[in-house]
Amino acid sequence: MKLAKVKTADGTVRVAVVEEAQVQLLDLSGSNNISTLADVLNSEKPQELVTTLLANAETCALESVEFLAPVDHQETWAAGVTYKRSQVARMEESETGASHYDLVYTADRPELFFKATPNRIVNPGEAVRVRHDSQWSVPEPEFTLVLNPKMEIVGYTIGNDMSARDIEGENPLYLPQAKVYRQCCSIGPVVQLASETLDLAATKIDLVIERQGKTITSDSTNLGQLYRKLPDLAGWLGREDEFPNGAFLLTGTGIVPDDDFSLEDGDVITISITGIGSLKNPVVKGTGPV
Ligand code: DO4
Ligand code: MG
Repeated sequence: MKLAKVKTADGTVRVAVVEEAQVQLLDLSGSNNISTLADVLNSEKPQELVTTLLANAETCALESVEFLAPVDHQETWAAGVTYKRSQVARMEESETGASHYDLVYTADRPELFFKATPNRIVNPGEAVRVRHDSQWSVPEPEFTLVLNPKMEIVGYTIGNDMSARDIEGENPLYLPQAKVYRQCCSIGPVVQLASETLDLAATKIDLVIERQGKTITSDSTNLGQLYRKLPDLAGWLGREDEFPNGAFLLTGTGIVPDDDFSLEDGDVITISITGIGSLKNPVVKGTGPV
């Protein structure tokens, strides 16, 4: 079952179940303490709750709604160097930090970093940003966990961990500036409820980047290449911390474009993941300090 946060033609924000060509707008008015998508996801049994709510849902054509990022008040975090491809790329981009990336790939404790507050996350279709002070920036297409406050995996979605490779490569201590800035992350468009066991190797992640209507780079990986176990990543995030609203956790990138590639203003990024769908965002390049 796929859930989304959508804006209808009259401008109202609703929680919806997404089907093939239509969406079912849920009526949450009669549900105690349930008014947002996060409330649904953080409820005791999201699938059962939604199945009950579907009885009074309003059917609407898919094209008549606008998809918003499926985020309410949750923090968004990310894991790093969880695929061999990412370990190799980080070691190449950083003269001084290579051994850190080498060691963290196999260490018991994963690299986890804060990625975004809700205001830094753009909706599907909206522009993600390349910092004006970066000349080497890439998207990072990442399978993303939706976690409830108990750090249980309640769903999956698509995340783009926009990254300034030159800033991070200059000094690993610059990581927060390479990763966290306005429009640095896109999430969505839907949350696939985590009711069935995932076939990791069959869960493909595809990246396509278009420039002036033509594909300029594309690549694929699959979750079978992820070095870490998904529940372990969630467990490490919850260790000695609290997430009263739940959290989103991007699980790292297994796709890194060639070293001579950097995003440009107007590029269009599409990330697709088996069983979830596609997340598409244009790119805007900052022109100077704001
Ligand atoms: O260590 C830097 C960040 C790594 C990352 O974001 C990734 O591997 O996806
Ligand atoms: Mg990443």
